[in-house]
Amino acid sequence: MEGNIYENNSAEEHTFATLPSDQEKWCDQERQAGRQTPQRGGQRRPHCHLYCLVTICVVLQIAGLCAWICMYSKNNAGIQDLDAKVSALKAKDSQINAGIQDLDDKVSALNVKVLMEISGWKRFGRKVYYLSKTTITWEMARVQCITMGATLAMVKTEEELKFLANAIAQPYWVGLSDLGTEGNWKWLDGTSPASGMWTPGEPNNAGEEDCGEVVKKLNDVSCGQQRHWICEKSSVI
Ligand code: MMA
Ligand code: CA
Repeated sequence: MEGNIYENNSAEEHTFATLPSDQEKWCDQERQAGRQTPQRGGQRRPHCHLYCLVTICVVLQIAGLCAWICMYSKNNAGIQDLDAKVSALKAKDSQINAGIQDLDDKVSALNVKVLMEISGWKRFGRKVYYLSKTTITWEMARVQCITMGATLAMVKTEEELKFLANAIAQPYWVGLSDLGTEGNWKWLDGTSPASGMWTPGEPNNAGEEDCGEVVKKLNDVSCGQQRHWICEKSSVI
């Protein structure tokens, strides 16, 4: 049995091994004879198969190329569309961020305003004013304002005077005196008060009055009197 198996195997191997060499021989014979390859027993000649194979390959390659070009242009259009969408989203993002920044600024400004009002500061124009709850002498009030990072108020305009007069119900010290030269009234920054700001008949230096207070308008009063006081500083909001 074993011998037969080997014989069969050798026979099969021989068949497969000899087929290509038979074909080659046939092809060589045809080439040597210089003949066109005729049909034999209805079978296609080998180079006809090759021709068909090459044609199919070329057709497949062209089809593949067409499909690739199609997909490429489709994808390219898609990418351009996405690029446009990304740009639009980026623009929207900057717009939103600018809006957020604006809101943040407004919240900060409101916080400062609320804190200022809670701690007793009132804003008017470019200044904020602190209206005291207690009474002290003019000199103590001047120093107290400096301690608070401010200065005893210097009322420069009629509007400012009206604003302060409306905010108070009793006399408050302001940064005005003639302590330097009797009768020469100056704000703490060295400027002179406008004449229309004095209460009619003031300053009258009634019994030695060298320090300024505001009621509805300005008045001179004795510096040792106990008064509320108004500090001012530049507004940051
Ligand atoms: C009066 C008046 C002023 C003076 C004060 C002092 C109420 O106003 O005479 O000129 O400065 O009194 O308190
Ligand atoms: Ca007076």
